[in-house]
Amino acid sequence: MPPIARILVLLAAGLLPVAAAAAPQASADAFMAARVREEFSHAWAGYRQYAWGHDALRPLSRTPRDWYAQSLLLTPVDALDTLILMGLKEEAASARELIVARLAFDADLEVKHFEIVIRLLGGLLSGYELTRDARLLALAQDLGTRLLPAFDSPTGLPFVYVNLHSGATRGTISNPAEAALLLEYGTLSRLTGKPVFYQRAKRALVETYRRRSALDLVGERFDVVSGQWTNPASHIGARIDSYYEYLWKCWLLFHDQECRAMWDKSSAAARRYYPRELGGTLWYGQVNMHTGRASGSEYGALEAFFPGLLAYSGHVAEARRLHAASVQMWNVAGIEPEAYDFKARRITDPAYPLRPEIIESTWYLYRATGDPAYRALGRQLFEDFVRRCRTAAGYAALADVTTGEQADEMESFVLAETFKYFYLLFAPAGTLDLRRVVLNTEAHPLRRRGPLH
Ligand code: DMJ
Repeated sequence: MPPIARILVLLAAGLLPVAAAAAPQASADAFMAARVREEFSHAWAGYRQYAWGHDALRPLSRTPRDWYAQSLLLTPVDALDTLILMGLKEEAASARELIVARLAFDADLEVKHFEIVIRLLGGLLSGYELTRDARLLALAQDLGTRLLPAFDSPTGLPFVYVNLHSGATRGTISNPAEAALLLEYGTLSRLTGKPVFYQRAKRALVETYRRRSALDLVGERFDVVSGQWTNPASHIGARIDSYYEYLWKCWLLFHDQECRAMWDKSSAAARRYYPRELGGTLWYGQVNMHTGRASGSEYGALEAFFPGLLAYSGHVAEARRLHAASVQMWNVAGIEPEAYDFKARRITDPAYPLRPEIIESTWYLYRATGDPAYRALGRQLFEDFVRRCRTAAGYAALADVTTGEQADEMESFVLAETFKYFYLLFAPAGTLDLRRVVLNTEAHPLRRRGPLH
């Protein structure tokens, strides 16, 4: 038997002393980190070759894609801190030079406030904190100032769209996730010394919380002018997800006691009303925010972030169980669908847009428990991801996880989040120290510096 096979047999049988077992494990992890870095480089090279200077790459047609009439460099800004964390120095330097040379915000563009804050503002702020390049902070301040009119509604809840040149706003039906942007605006206040960013974003967060039901639950949509709920569905999925995330993380980043109190009440309600036990598996479903009664049994790729948040906030046993549901969903088709009805055991939305959330949770769970099973799971997820989504020019979303048909899309979050979480799972613990940073919802690390005031 070759020596490596012999080691594996002994390991599986638990017959190797721990120190001897640790060495091959460490090199297996280093191998995986290098493999993830190589695949990330492949996706970045595709962007460089076919979409340089644009928002994103279309990985099948090998053509660029822009969100608006003018590129806002979404992919390079979103990818910059991943390039730095992975030690890809030349690529990081060229991305940074592209950003400072070409990115300009005085443009007649009506942009999606939430997406631009989490991807661009978050990416510029983390890029600045990692490089100390003052040009990145100047861009962040200019962008934040142009986005601020979004909060000029009668309630302080942000409009959906804002024009970067005129400040004109549009879109009154919004949601809790899109009103929770305190990590980015608060960091901008900290770095510029201008409290207005923190104040406006904090007000929006508090105004959302203030509208919670008697059960301490929020709904899925509200009108930012009247302040009324327009959809009372309550859950951890799209349109509510990062509201929960930011309540916890704003406490960590700014030591804001009010955020801590809002998180304590809201997370207790979530853990009380969303859980649904089915055949020994713990799922989280949809309920009515006023009655707490079940109104749906869908779980999906976005929901898969919540086990990570539970683990991060100390609820490890529940996190482990809910994460097992995410893995069950992934295994139905060998990669996760966008939505799955756990009661009917049926995929209800078969797309896979290369989302990161299940990997994010695997990493938080690994950090919280040190259980090697999470790294083993990460290997399986990564191999499925590569096998199903890799293309000659990058990584492609799946139009349908059941047929394997690919779609001509590679969202910028693939480089900001999906690859970053895979990498962090296998990289040495010191690669990113959660005692020093908090990750925004797009996985941009923001420095923890204690209370703001
Ligand atoms: C990202 O842009 C963010 O993580 C957001 O909070 C939710 N969706 C995508 C990734 O799936």
